[in-house]
Amino acid sequence: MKMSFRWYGDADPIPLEYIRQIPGMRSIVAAVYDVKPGEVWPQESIDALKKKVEDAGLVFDVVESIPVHEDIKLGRPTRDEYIEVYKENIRRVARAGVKCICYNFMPVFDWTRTQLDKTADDGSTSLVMYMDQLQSLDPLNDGLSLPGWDSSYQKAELKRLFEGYAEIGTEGLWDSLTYFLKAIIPVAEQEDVRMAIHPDDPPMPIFGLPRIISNATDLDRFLAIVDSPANSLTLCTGSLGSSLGNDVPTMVRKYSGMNRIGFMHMRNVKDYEDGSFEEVAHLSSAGSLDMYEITKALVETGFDGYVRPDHGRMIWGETGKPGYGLYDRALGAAYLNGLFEACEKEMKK
Ligand code: DNO
Repeated sequence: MKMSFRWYGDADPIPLEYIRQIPGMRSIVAAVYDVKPGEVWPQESIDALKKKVEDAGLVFDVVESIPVHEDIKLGRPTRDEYIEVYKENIRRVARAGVKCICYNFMPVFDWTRTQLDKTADDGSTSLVMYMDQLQSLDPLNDGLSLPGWDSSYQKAELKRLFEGYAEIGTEGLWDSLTYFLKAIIPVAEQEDVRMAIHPDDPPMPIFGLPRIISNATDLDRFLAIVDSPANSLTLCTGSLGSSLGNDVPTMVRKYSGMNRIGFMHMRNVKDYEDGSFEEVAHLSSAGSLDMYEITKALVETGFDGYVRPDHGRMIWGETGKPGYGLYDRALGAAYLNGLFEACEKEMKK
């Protein structure tokens, strides 16, 4: 397992030097942030990022994300140009030593929450999604924006995108994903990079838009499209785990056993019967997921990919990007390192 930490570049209030001080920290997960989806990443920017990370004593070998242009997801005629750009970006980051690329295939919006600073009993704040709040949101009319979203869309463009997805539907989105994978996975193979798709967060259709990477049936179908280790998963325990129907430890054991997990996003959530959930501390006892069973499944299947402590709460007065503060993610890394050490030693007995 290679422990990693997401960093948002120079705009991130957390210095790389602090990240390096987290025990056992190895890799930085980052991206070139000042390019739009569908544009080529300047090699100088990639190399500068690599240098910065290496100067801080860390390794730059995971990219999150190279975003997929909506025209690719919609299967529009322009997709071929964007796919060429995507391939070029794979080659460029590979040249800089990147081994794993996280991306997603969620229409229009990345992860969705209804509140980013819900205060818990202990005074910490975290991201939550409450179904009753979700029902009252209308992204087409509310001017709604979340940190994971591309906020550059104008209302008319957003409307066109919604219409496009209504037209192609779920099967159309699968067709687009198939076309995309068949084009890019051979390049990833050549470049010795693992593409690692991030599941839908939350794992269900949102605002009437289709979502197709939400459960084991979807993941099986996804992996069968191109049966190669380069076509792998970012198994996000919190995303998949926010649906009570997903048995996360079993999924981890299965897909890691098949050597199809490139990247683990590890965090815990507290789930409610109506589909609502709250992000909580990483500890098993804090939420609905058994993080020990998840780690054990990884260790017992010989997982050697990347792990990052995903979203933390905001604690100790820290301010910053919701989900991406230093303190709670560092606590998460320490906890996960403990679980891995215990499971690894148990295995060797
Ligand atoms: C949320 C993240 C996601 C992820 C993308 C990958 O915090 O895990 O935004 O980076 O879905 O493309």
